[in-house]
Amino acid sequence: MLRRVLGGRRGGALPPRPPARAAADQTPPDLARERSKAVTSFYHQPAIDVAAEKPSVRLTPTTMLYSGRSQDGSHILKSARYLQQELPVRIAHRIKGFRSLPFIIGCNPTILHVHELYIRAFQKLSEFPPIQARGDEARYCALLRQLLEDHKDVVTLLAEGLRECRRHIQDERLLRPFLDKTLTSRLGMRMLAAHHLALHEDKPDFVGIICTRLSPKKLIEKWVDFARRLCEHQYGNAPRVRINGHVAARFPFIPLPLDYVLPELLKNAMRATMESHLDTPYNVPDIVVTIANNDIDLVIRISDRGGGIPHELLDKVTEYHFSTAEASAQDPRLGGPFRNLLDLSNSGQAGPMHGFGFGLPTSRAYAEYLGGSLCLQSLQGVGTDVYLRLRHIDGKGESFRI
Ligand code: W6P
Repeated sequence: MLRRVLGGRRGGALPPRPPARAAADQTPPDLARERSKAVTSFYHQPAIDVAAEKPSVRLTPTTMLYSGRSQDGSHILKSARYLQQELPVRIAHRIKGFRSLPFIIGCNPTILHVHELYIRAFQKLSEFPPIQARGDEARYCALLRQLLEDHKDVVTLLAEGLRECRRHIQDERLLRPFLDKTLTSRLGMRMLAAHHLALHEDKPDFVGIICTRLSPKKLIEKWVDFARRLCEHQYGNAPRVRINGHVAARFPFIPLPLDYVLPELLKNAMRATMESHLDTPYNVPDIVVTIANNDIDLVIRISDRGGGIPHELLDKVTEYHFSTAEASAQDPRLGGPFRNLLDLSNSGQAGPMHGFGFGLPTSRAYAEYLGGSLCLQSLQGVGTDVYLRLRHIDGKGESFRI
């Protein structure tokens, strides 16, 4: 299906949609009609321009924690009204980001599809009537659930879309800010939405998405099991993982970002280990995870003995899609085990054991958004240490905002 951009700066027909979307268009006629009705223009959207002028109001986790409980349930209505005010503003800012993309990228059908998802989300959230009674709030929750579901593949879609047109863009500095901002803003919105939905649940040790006594060791173990299963499936074996340091620590924390970052880092460490021991896959060195908890932050170090990252690639592994950049694909130095690490072109969270596509840069952007950092130290010839730092939500000093 071709769509016209009405009243846009960039008039003319849009490129055909990718096959995946074509299949999705084979929906009942009224649903299809509703869809094509929703987005009449990508560029003429006065309501979006107005919302994009408003500043975003970010919350500290402490605010989310202490406004998360009330006897009469009034906190739920308050939370819903905050979201109703806030989400359209954040989405409008992101739509501006899509509009400012280089023309050749903004026209990519997959990128346009994501742009359109954001416009639709803006419309659905904006046309929702003021939340007054319980019934309104329940309907608002249904909308939030639907949007979380509709947008669940956005990271993968952005990765795919950019892979399709990245060769047209030489300057990394143009895309990195867009991706960092789009992905961290998405994480923030998903955390806020998930928090609101979870306020309805009565899960022990949780207020919304905040765990009041998180054990980093338990969480790490959960993702170690997950990554080892993938690794065993792929390579027939997986390195063992030893956890040391503050293994008994428990404190208030939001596990959600770790649920993205930990599997990424563990998969990379396991993959490097297996690829550098292809001659002895039944006998591979352990991965060591060290937990350090202190007043300011939680530090997780993941040490593998997978041979390390060559000097000349160290800066590149945290670039979005550096593995698909033409120069590196032709780099003769990337022979041997490292070659395989770069080869797999899959990206986003979707692929099992994927290459350096989006996982590392996204993890680093998430850590920085949450007031932390992600640093790689390579012991060339031996292995890699990854340092993940995440600030405490109730720590000394400035907390971050979501
Ligand atoms: C490597 C490359 C890498 C990236 C991220 C995490 C761990 C590792 N190990 O060799």
